[in-house]
Amino acid sequence: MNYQDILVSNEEGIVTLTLNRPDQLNAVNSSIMHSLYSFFTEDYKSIEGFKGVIITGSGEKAFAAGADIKEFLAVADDSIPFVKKGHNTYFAIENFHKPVIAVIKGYALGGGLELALACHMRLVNPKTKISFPEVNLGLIPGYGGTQRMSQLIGKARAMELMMTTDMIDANQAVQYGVCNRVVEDDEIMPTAKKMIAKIASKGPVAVKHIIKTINAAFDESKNGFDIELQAFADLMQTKDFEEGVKAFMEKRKAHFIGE
Ligand code: CO8
Repeated sequence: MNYQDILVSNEEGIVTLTLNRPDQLNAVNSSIMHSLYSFFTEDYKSIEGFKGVIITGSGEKAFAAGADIKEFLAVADDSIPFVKKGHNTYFAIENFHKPVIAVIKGYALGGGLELALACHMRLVNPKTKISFPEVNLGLIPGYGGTQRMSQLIGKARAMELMMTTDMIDANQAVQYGVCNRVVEDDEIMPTAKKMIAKIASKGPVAVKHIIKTINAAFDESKNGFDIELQAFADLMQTKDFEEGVKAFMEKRKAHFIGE
């Protein structure tokens, strides 16, 4: 994995992807998008003992201050494939079979906020500020933000945020339900790692189905109840289910093998 503008580290199967353009406030450019796409669709497969992913930004000022505005003019006449790549990348994150947590320090704006919204959970530091500034550029959030933010916080608040471009702070982001919790700077990465390690101790096939069934609740083309029913039936045929019940009976910790 040799990426441009993204740093990759692996600590006991917990992979941290750090957007690494601090002088440009980690604005999401084509090479970041391409690296994320490669990681979430293919490259993760080579990681041994893989538990989950943290996405964060380099430096103290920003998670990501948007998509890279400096690339916009060049794609204006053929924007659909460009934006579609962003959609496909963020879908790959949203539907990823292991937990993906965004660790946000500072600004998460526009396409950067949309990246965080595609993650399964979001931790923010006290300095976090989020907003959708796109209408200032005569645009709209184009990487799924109109949809995911409305699902998270409801129509009225999403309309207000996107039309006014008002910034909200960390506490308000949690109160609105955009983010899971506010964590102090020195605790935020350890907290994300602890969350992933905890999830990794549970049944991996069950965790995969949790992601799939919860996502189905936000997909109008799917019947989430049917998907839940089938997932439940499939899980009852797994070795992990057998082991989980056996471990309960024997009053010991379960050892799941992910089958
Ligand atoms: N794109 C490119 N460069 C950026 C971006 C960005 N989104 N944000 C900041 N930068 C750059 C600045 O240009 C500056 O670079 P340089 O030193 O080379 O001039 C550097 O980062 C530092 O920024 P500032 O000097 O502006 O830092 P300040 O602390 O003064 O201000 C702000 C911080 C308020 C965050 C300010 O940088 C800002 O307003 N940034 C733009 C925020 C924004 O509008 N984001 C939304 C972009 S649109 C979007 O994300 C659409 C998503 C859908 C994509 C569809 C694809 C076609």
